[in-house]
Amino acid sequence: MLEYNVPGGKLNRGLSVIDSYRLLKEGKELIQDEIFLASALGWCIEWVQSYFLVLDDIMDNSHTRRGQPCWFRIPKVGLIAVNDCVLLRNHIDRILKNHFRGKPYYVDLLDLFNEFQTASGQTIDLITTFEGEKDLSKYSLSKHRRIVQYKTAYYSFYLPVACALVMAGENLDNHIDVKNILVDMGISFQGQENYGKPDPANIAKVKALYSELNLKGVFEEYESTSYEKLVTSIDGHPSKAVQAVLKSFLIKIYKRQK
Ligand code: DMA
Ligand code: MG
Ligand code: MG
Ligand code: MG
Repeated sequence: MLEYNVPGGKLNRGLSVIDSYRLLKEGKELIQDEIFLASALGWCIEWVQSYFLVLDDIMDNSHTRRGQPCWFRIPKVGLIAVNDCVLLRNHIDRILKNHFRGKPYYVDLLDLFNEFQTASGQTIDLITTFEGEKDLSKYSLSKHRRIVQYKTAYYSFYLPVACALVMAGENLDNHIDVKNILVDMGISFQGQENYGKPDPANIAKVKALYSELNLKGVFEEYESTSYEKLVTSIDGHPSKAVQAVLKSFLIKIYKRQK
């Protein structure tokens, strides 16, 4: 269960604990123990992620995750996956206890991992966009921001840096600005969409949006209005010869296929 669900992602969140810690140490060589502890915290975040994703896939009725069937789709697993999530969540406290119990910042770490921001974000998400319900009127821009702020920004952006800060002996109360910046970063990161990505699936989604917005119709409308405007200006020119030159250009560009 652990092998299937924990390591298969990009590990960006986990690795950024070590990267952030290294930066906080301003180039000082890290000792083996520091690398180990930062890695342990990195893995805790990966555990958090897998815990939320296994549950999310059940609630979203999803089919695949990270290129393989969702854990609960495995016939022998099914809704036993719910109990696996309890195990995944308990592991985090075990890792923290095993490696950080004696540290002065142990309680701070427990607090960070016990924050219920992500679960709150999932709640707003799930009750706003109920599957199969086509009514998206509740899904305003401000609601969208609130959903991604809670469900993703906290654990993906703030949590890794907060872990590194705590390990470096910092008091998080003095770093509210860091939290705000990272949460804002998390919100805009969620705003990235399919646009500009070469994968045929991304392209198909962008094209579907174009067709939904009738961009072709909007363009045709623009093309014919601008054509008429140009014809009017050309007709206003005193020289018939110049008019002919201009019109020969217009014909070349208007409704060109290439
Ligand atoms: C995933 O959210 C869950 C969390 C807690 C980030 P999602 O259902 O919007 O995304 P995905 O497409 O990965 O299932
Ligand atoms: Mg999902
Ligand atoms: Mg979801
Ligand atoms: Mg996703």
